[in-house]
Amino acid sequence: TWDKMYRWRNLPPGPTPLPVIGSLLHIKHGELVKSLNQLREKYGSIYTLYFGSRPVVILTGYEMVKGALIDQGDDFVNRGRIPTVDRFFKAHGMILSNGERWKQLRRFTLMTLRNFGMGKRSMEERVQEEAQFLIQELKSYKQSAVNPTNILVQAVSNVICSIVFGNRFEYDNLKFLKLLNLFNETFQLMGSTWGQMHDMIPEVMDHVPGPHQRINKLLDELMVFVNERVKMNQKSFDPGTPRDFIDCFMIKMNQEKQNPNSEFNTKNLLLSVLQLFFAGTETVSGTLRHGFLILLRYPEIQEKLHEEIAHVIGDNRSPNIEDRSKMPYTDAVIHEIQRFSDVLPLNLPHSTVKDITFHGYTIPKGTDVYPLLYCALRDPNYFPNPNEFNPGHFLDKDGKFKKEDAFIPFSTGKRICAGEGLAKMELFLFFTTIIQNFKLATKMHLTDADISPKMTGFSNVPIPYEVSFISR
Ligand code: HEM
Ligand code: OID
Repeated sequence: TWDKMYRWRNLPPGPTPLPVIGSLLHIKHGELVKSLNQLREKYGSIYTLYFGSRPVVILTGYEMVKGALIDQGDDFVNRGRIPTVDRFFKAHGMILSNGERWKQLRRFTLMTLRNFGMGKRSMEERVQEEAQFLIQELKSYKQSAVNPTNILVQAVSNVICSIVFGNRFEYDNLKFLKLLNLFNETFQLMGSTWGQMHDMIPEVMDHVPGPHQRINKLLDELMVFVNERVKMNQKSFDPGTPRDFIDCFMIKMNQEKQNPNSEFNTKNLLLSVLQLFFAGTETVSGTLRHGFLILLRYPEIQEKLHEEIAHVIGDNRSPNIEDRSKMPYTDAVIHEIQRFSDVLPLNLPHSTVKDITFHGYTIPKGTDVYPLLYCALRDPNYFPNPNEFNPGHFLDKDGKFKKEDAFIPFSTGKRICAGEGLAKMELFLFFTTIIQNFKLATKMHLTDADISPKMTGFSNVPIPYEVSFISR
């Protein structure tokens, strides 16, 4: 270990770690994100923490994140450790793989999501269709107050299901809803104190009983479903008419049968499907749910949104993606919702590809790096009053939409979210279609504290609430 100590001596500064638990005492119980922000005040915008015996470099603020993920992108491109799920995925599937495997899977996934060879229906049509199903479902509640979580999860999940599995599921399909609840539970457990502890000191938590041990069981259960679906595809597979992502993957497997370096095998198929299904569901539905809560807190913003929708789209047709460029206010509100709701505050961890020099520090190969999104999305150099919800953050003085470099909820650089395009399309079409059809109302008296994200750890979620969808 002296050799290790030597290698690590030029890491960025940080609190002195304790044996076994590392820097754990510097993380306030259940407030990982807040604690990381406080450490920044003490040690600067780049610092080192110890998760157990393993150093983790924390990057804060937009400039620092950009310096690593864009300017020195190749050095930081690898995925870091996520101990809560690493044991299950074993570096398979595009989110959690590296090197040649990641390159092959990422290129293929991006191509397939961009509609190359997956039938005639575009992503946009799939989202538009689901938005209309969602409107019918919301109408069936006849303006009574509902917790919108499950409905939104089902709508959003149906879009990725239609892409990955080739079909959607009815809202009253309880078996499917139960499956989706497993995702939700996984997401919550990963963000819980137990999940955070597991990610920080896996050497200890691997052996401690607790809710975090459930994550593997949940993933096993989800895998049963994915396995079934892949078998179904195999039975009715016709390489001439690919129906969905699974078919496209199987075509690729056939094409590359003779290639010994091909990463297109059943293991990567199953784990990629599980990851897409999960990734495509929790983040977008969480953003929508948080967005509606914010609109309930600010009825005047909701009214302005509706005015723009009524003016540009009217009420005789469904919104389409071309409308967005004519709707600066709506665009700004959706950007501000994403900035404010901050679904993945820590980003996903990255890792250094080799020994590198960054800002005068030496970071050894394989060191975990957290390019925090939270600190970029709330960087006061880019967003005055960053803790305030204000669509003006994305509007210029003439009311035109204004881009902000520090708006990076999907991260940035070579590992930027592979679902960014799809997510943005869903957010725009779901938000506009719902506001076109309904006025949102609640009996709750909402305060600023109620709408602020509950900054726990891996994931941010809004408080539970009920809303009535009043037909326009
Ligand atoms: C990766 C955010 C929706 C698929 C990521 C990362 C972030 C992120 C922060 C990590 C990037 C990095 O490592 O630097 C979000 C947000 C979403 C969203 C905020 C919605 C509001 C989606 C959707 C899909 C998706 C709908 C599914 C198609 C992925 C994949 C990766 C990823 C496959 C891994 C990329 C890689 O490792 O190369 N996302 N995401 N995401 N996301 Fe998303
Ligand atoms: O499949 C599961 O239930 C867990 C998979 C865990 C993999 C890492 C999750 C990152 C998902 C974050 N995300 C990125 N874009 C959308 C979601």
